[in-house]
Amino acid sequence: MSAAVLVPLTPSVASAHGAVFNPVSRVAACFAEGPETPKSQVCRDLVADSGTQPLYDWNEVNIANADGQHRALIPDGKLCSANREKYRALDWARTDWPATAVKAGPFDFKVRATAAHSGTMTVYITKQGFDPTQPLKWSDLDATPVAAYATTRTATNGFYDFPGTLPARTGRHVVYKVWQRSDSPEAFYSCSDVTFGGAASATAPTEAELSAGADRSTVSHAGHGGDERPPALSADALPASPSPLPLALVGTGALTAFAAGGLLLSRRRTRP
Ligand SMILES: [Cu+2]
Repeated sequence: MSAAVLVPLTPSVASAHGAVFNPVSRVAACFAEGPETPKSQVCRDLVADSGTQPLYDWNEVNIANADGQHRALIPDGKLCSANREKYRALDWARTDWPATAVKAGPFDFKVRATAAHSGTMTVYITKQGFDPTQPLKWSDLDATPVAAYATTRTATNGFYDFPGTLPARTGRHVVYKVWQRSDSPEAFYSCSDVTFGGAASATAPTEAELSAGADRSTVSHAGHGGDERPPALSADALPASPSPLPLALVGTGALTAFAAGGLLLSRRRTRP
């Protein structure tokens, strides 16, 4: 078996998780427009920049070894991609991302989970005065979450529904979700664009659209392994050279970390 054969296999071990469907996340909104023929300019530009794969993999956007260290692992300006090169277009500071119309008060958050995990879903919103033409920074997020929800290993009809409360805002804002698993160090991230007082322009994918795109996905759409904390994530267990061949030998934990671009971060973080 050659390294050239192994490389394409790397993404296939990434596990599938889900995406925020209300308010619709950027990746989910562009997927819903159709990866091959997106309608909005921003989604067309995303495909021109990064191809269609980020959209078919709408349920990924993860860091395999996050372990709660979100702010250390994700620099300002890279929040929406979770610092993943694959998803870099999601970081674009543009005002034409498909948006969900919202208002202050109770809000019914919906996350479509293709795999359910125990953990905590924490949702933030940008502070009043946020400028959507500037890269999203951690300090743009209001410290008080608009929702927090303990997820379990089961999701009702593939959805986590949970209540939250949106504060008073005007204009465009970003809703940022962090889903930290408790049964593994893995975490998932997303940006959803919302407009207070503006017109809705985003729609969530339908189940038919999800099914139709599933065979183009490089991440699993079913329950998957990795529910246990992977043993190969410590720096000592990782090979010195991140070539695909030795990585394949140390198990899916290291492969997933490699796929997430988290290899170097993992080493740096575990150094005293
Ligand atoms: Cu998952």
